[in-house]
Amino acid sequence: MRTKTLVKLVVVAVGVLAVAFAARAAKEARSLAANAAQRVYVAPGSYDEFYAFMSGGFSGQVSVYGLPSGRLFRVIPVFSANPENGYGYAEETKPLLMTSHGPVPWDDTHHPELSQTKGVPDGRWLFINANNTPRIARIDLRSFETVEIIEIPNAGGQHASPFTTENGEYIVAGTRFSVPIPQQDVAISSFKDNFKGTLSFIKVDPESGRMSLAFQLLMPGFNYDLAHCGKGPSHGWCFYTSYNSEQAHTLLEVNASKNDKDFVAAVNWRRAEECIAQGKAKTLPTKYYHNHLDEGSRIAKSEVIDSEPVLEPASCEGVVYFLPTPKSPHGVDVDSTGRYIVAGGKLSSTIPVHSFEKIQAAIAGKKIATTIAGVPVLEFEAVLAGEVPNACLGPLHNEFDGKGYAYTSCFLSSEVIKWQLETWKIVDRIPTYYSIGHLMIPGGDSAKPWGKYLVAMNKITKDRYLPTGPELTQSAQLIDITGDKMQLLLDFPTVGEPHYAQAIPADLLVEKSTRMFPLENNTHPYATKTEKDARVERQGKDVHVYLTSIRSHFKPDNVEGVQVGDTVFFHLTNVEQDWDVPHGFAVLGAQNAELLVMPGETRTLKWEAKAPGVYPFYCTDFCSALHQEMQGYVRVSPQGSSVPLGTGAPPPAPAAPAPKG
Ligand code: K7E
Ligand code: CUA
Repeated sequence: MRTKTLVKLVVVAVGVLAVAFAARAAKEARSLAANAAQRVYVAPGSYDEFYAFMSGGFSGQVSVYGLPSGRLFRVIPVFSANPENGYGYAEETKPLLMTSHGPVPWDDTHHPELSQTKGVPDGRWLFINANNTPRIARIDLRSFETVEIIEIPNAGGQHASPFTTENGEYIVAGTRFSVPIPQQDVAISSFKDNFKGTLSFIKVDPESGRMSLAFQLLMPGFNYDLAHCGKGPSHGWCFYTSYNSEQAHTLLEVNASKNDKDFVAAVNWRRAEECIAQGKAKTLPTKYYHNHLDEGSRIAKSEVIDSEPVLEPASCEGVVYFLPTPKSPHGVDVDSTGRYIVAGGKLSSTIPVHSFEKIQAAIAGKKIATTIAGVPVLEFEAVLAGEVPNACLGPLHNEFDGKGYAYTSCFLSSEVIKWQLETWKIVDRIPTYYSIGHLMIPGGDSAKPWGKYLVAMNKITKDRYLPTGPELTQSAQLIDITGDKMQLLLDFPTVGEPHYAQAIPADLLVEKSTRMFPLENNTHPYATKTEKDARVERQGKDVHVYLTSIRSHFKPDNVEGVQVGDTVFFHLTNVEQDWDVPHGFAVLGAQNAELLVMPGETRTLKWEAKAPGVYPFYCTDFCSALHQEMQGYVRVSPQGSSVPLGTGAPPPAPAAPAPKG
């Protein structure tokens, strides 16, 4: 279909649907309120049933919500520095944001992915991608903090990530924007000759969670958009959607919408492992950062890696096949049985479903339509399990309930549809408000979905919330999926733009939540474990203040002998050993942010002494009744001053009373 005709059709259809939806919405609103309120009500002092982890999109963070209440618990800083707790500002955390381009304090997060064991989320780690400067982060779900970030070389628009295999053998990633590999100065119009895509396989250590780039598959320069890996029978394979098989480099809106079908790339990673073991991979020089937070010192360290194995499909027969898929597909999702691979043909009104069994049969029977850059293209009819006809407009993403049903988000027609696997029949649809992107069912991309709820994540909320200037909040909608009919329960606003989210039963995380960091395990070289060790030391122009905090004072609380031109490092150790007692630290004129220091940890704030004077510092976190008293001063003297370095002279003794008479 021509793009213009399609756009007209879409406009008319959206209009018709809007009227129908408005009527349905009004009716729904009346009957809904009482019953829905009860089902999302979590009484004060009670816990939610699920944790939901939502990507923050262009906020670069992950936000943590409770379900069914929709209450926001925390924003976990990942790729964006966060002045709220000093992430990316404290010296210990700065290395986490290092890349081959220098420190990058922002990114665009899209897909949170819980680690899995036997295809089921196990509550150990949460992975999330950075789209812009390609990276993958790992969050430790005991402490809810980012503990590792690995940069992905030879990639642009790291969107198709980070999706896990059944046991975390790999986290996979794909590059949305093909680039010259290796990077070089070439004409953009030489796209077809010089630009390539990469599909990356990142190993995860099963004990520590540590990531390492195992290999990359060098692919034709399409846009690899999303991915999911197989499970059960399809374990050992991963699937990636692609668009722009036209390999256009300009006006993609039109030029990348010409082909009737693009492709899902089906990668056999066990085959890739064989080929690598046989020495069939090339080693490419490259440069990327791998940053990791050390558990004892809680200091992040960076290592720079300078080469990596790259495998070309032509040198490893059977490693990858293309499955023709209509039309500029976006999402690709594997159902809970691992038998079906469902694509979201965003410009198509049907939802194509590939069958893993048929893919295997087509490979065995050599049902190959053509070959592109060493990648065999299997015949469409030979791999298709079925299509959901007249599904909706703009199908994007799918989740599954484990009971034989799939749920698809439809961006253009703003709805969720529920349909049955194998009969491909639609059994229900519900409007969303408005323009849904991803949808999420707890465990909905795993082998054992917990089901119960579905969360729709919407791009536009015009007229749903109090206005907040030109930018309105984005939002999530909670939908009950326990009955035959989906039922809308709740709207709640989200932080940034939520693309994907994942949820896990609260029981799996609550017990193992970190309450403090034991002081005896603190190996930070500037830790001050007892107040008697608090002190000030000079090393040339650097002054190190070994500070402690405990309710409700700092030790030392006076620092003197700092001179103009010195750099002062405040190393604050929070010596509390109790839950929920962070102390903050801020000093006047600091050009970074506060520190928020958890019990038992040490964090460092760097501060430049610029002009003579006395500068206050204080605790920013209301920690006790005498929190306001938790303060101190740093005195800065001119260069060459004779004021001794130390914690300040004691107050002068009171003067003797003057003689009378
Ligand atoms: Cu559809 Cu980035 Cu997964 Cu947004 S993506 S919606
Ligand atoms: Cu410590 Cu307020």
